[in-house]
Amino acid sequence: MQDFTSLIQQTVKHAVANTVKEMLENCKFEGDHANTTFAKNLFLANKKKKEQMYLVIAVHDTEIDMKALTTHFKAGSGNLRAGDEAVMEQILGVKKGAVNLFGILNDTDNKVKLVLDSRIVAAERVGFHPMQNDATTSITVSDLHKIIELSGHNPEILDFSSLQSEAAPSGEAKQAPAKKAPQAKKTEEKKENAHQLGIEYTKEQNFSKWYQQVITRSEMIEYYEISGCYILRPLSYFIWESIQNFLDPRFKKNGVSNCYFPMFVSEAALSKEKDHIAGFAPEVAWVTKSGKTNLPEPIAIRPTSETIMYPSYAKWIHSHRDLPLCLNQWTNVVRWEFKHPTPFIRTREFLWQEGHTAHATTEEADVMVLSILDYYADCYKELLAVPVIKGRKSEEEKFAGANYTTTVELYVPSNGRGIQGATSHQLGQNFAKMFDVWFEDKAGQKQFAWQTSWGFSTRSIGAMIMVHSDDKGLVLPPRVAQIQVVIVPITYKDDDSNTILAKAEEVYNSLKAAGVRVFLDDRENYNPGFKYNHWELRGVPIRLELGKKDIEKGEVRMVRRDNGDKAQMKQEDLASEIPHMLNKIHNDMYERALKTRDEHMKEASTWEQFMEALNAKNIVQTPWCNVQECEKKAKDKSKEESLKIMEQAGEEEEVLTGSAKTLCLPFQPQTPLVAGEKCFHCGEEAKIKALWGRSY
Ligand code: 87F
Repeated sequence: MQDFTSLIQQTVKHAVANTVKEMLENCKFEGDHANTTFAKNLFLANKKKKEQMYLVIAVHDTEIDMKALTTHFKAGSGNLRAGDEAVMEQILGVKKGAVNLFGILNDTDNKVKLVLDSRIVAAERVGFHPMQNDATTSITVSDLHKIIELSGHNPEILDFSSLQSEAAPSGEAKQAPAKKAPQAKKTEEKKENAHQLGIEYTKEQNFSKWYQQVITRSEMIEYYEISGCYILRPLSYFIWESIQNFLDPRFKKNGVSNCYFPMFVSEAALSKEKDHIAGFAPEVAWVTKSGKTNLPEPIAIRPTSETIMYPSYAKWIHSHRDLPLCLNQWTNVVRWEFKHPTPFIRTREFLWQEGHTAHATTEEADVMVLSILDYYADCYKELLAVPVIKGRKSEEEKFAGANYTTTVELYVPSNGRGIQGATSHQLGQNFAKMFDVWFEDKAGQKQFAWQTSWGFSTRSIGAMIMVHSDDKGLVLPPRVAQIQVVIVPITYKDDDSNTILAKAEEVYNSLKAAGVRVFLDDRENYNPGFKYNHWELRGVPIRLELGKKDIEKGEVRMVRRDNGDKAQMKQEDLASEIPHMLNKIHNDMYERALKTRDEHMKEASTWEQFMEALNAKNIVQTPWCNVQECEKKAKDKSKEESLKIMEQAGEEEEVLTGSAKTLCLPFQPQTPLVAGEKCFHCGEEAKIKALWGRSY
């Protein structure tokens, strides 16, 4: 038996706990250890190939779908199930009811594969039984990694929530016909079923599962084997291209040129600006090997490019005539986050543009920061039909390397959370001093340059989906829809289908000529109802139905995806009317989202009003003292109070989890600050109006 006692931090003795439930009831940690996350530990084995064994360490309330896990590990022939107790005792040295992480130290022959829940890795501390189940030990996640390293195991980190959709067969099986069919037909039926899969969860009742199904079943996202990384399929990549086509010309008009810097950065360059990087260091991913050979120095993959670009800025800038230097790049970046990943919203690799400019004066830099923020706000409004609130970040929430950070913030009604949409920073001379970016001014004096940096990422696509989509699937704003109009000819056996199809093609050609992105769904093997569902799931803004009666009257039936409205339209008017209708849909979507957002932006002047509004899924504007310490305390207090309510309300109230923070100090508050108003939290004199919320 190995000695691991030196790593133990706080151990609580308690009544024997044979289940996780009993562990939660019997064990209470105190002080620093109060935030311990309790783990459930499962020893599993393949029913047929018994030598395939797994130790799964998951957060106590993580749902583990054994079928999906079986598929994930390609256990195939035999399902995974609880492993043999005698074998477990022999290999891990633990008895039933006391399975725990420490047992892995006894598996010196590496017979057991270690599987870690990604939520465990994201926790601060984790509680395990120290080999016997009348006690629980709390260790930090960093010690958890040390123990695993000591054991010589290479754990697989798994996002159990995404496992279900990775294991699509189980979902399909539910819908598959019970009757047995001949082999060839069976394959065809399975395909058909895969298409028919609609959204099984409602946005209101299970937001995260709803989101997951919307993005996968609409074919926006495919899950990938590496946790936190996702495949952007053409439907979502088209939106990214639309964003590029919107922002890029605006940047250029404002004097910004595109360029490309390498994605690798040396440790020396990365850590040159220590203050700003310190907090982010755990998220930096490193390349350490080529083939089997260690590199002489590990090389980091860019999480952002300040440290990559600014050494060149120092080389290129000498005189005031070299300024402003305004560069942008469209790239991927990697941030190895351990918080629960959410496609588009929090991913380990994402796409963005990052702009970096250098100016001769702080005023010029201010102007740049704000004009970029306007482009970001316009992009949300004009392209994604999402309303945003422009503002400045508080000291606590700003980018540490910046003098100030401006932001566009948006609101997700279903869970009441705020999302940071994009940021634009005034960096002052902070980076210039670190990287020696200086110039001679007109008077021949050495001056450090004034810099800005700003970024807009694929997170915006997730935000847009969360705001607009519904229980039938995606709802795409017309300007980012790859297909804006789908034509569905309605042909029945006794109809003259050739006439209908010919008309449909005519309509198709006239819309195409009018610049509309139109698709004619003339597939013969699907009925109209199937096609309606198919295109609704994929968010196509307008459906045109074309049947015998419509043709006789020279009309088509138009159905809007955003609100379900139906209308008859004259065929000859389509080419001129549809572009207007697409604009109308865009505006209606924006106005609806704005109305909902405004209804959920409350004002509070006391802590009680604040918490009440917050817990009713609102974002809240308050008079605030603008002191960093006050924000920190308010954050902690809101977290504590949320936990209490959670305990009373039961687990399913996921909406209430988490602390509140300032989203921004809005440039245009709902109502201006009145002289003499007090801070809603600490009672000191209020200096500003702040917008608070739980956020992503
Ligand atoms: C993660 C790891 C390392 C954010 C990080 O907002 C460094 C960082 O510097 C880091 N996550 N940041 C801040 C990025 C600031 C800034 N960079 C240019 C932007 C927009 C684009």
